[in-house]
Amino acid sequence: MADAPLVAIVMGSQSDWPTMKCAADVLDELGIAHDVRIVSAHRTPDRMYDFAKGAADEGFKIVIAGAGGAAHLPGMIAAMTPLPVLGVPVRSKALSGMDSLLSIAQMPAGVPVGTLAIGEAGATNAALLAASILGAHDSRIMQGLVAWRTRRSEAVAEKPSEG
Ligand code: RP5
Repeated sequence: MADAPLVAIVMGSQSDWPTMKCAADVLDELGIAHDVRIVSAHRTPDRMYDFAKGAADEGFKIVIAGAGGAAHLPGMIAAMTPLPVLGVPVRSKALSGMDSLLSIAQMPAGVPVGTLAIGEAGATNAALLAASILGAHDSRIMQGLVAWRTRRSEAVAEKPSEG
């Protein structure tokens, strides 16, 4: 039987998937079971409510939520679940993601969202941060994360190559 997903990756739109796939790819590399869903704060608010209210009971330990523009999804989910919520600001067409970043980062005191960088780097780091959080209580995950980081370090050349 497949492992129950520990991480939920949710996003506001299909158009967020190329960014959020970076998080899914890292979790795949680390062998951390996850589920991926489109949940829009504005277009499917009932779906967002049901997801956020039920996420802990579904067995998720962490939520990674990505959205762009008026990016209310991570904050609204954080308002309705005690699980850690990591927010990924997706790069928007109009403002290159500055709107997404500020929408996600500027939460009122009492409702935290761990906000990552704009775009693919943020999605990648959200997955790594999720692994760090889970790894604090799971030595298999922590060992996998340490190995991942070691491979990254070893891939960095000491000198730049031509071209
Ligand atoms: C947000 O609006 C989504 O998270 C997405 O980043 C942005 C644009 O969505 P689409 O118009 O591409 O569906 O809700």
